[in-house]
Amino acid sequence: MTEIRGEILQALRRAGDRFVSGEELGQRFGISRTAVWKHIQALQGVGYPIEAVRNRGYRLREEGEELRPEAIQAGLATSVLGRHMTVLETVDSTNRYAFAEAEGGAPEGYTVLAERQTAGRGRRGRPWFSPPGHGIWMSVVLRPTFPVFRAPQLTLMAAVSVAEAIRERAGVSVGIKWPNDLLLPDGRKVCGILSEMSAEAEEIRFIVLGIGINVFGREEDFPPELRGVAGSLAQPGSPISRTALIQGLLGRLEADYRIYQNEGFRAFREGWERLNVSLGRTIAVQTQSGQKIGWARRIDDDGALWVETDEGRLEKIISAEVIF
Ligand code: BT5
Repeated sequence: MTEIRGEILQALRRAGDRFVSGEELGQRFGISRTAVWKHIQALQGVGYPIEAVRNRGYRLREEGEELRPEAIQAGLATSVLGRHMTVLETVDSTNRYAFAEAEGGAPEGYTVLAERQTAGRGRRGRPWFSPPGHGIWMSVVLRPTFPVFRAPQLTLMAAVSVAEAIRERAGVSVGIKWPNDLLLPDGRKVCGILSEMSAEAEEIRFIVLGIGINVFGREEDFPPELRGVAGSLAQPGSPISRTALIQGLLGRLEADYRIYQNEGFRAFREGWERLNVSLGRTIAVQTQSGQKIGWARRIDDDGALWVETDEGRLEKIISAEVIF
């Protein structure tokens, strides 16, 4: 989003229910009314619900709100997750920030959100594109009592929780690509999950569960390398409230995390299978020892992926990139 577009959005947010005229916005930012209109159209194009009424001006509907801890917490049905919360305008990475806070003693459920990340990260040092106001860039601190070997499956559980929260709160059916991607029905990636852990011997000190969801944004708002690959939830005309989605996410995550603590991934396997788009197809699997092509057969109670290779051998994949 260009600087000025962000400022116009901010001005509409501050105006609340009031209409702001194109003239007023033009004067404030030193641009013409036509230029204001172009920025408004661009904002509408990425899914911001802005009403434009002749002779009155522009008004932002509630769903285009900025993130505020009090507003999020007011509608939160959790007892732990999100009860301590920090919302930042800009941060390098919410995962990095939450990790440092957890090292300093932040309690279980502590949640960090940012409007924008300057160094959002994916797995293996890959970048996560996180422009201002376009998404939910969120990290949650967990302090589980289960052993280290059960940590990787927590990401799989989170994929199920997030997919269900997106369906409930945004009305979009997303599919899970093993292990940590959520895809739109047309295959573009809309969400990535990154868990990072601090452990001592066999004991987990804490896990930072990072979730990135593209809410607003058109094809052309993504950098060239992500066009056709990444997508967003909102469509013009069907607004999505990030606040409501975050509330739904934290609610789901807390309930599922409780079940996970007692029963492990076994309890989520069926839900995962129902939502997955990885099984029953030919995939390429990139592991540290090279690339293999095979038929994705099933996942097991530990969340491992079983792939049948061309020679008919079944291989268990615990950690890899899946390409299809
Ligand atoms: C992930 O990694 O998918 C995990 C992303 C986690 C991001 C959240 S945001 C809040 C928290 N704070 C952080 O710093 N991180 C977490 P991975 O599977 O490695 O995928 C990374 C790849 O996804 C990149 O190499 C790109 O190809 C693609 N990508 C980057 N930004 C994207 C975006 N906004 N939407 C869709 N795809 C993207």
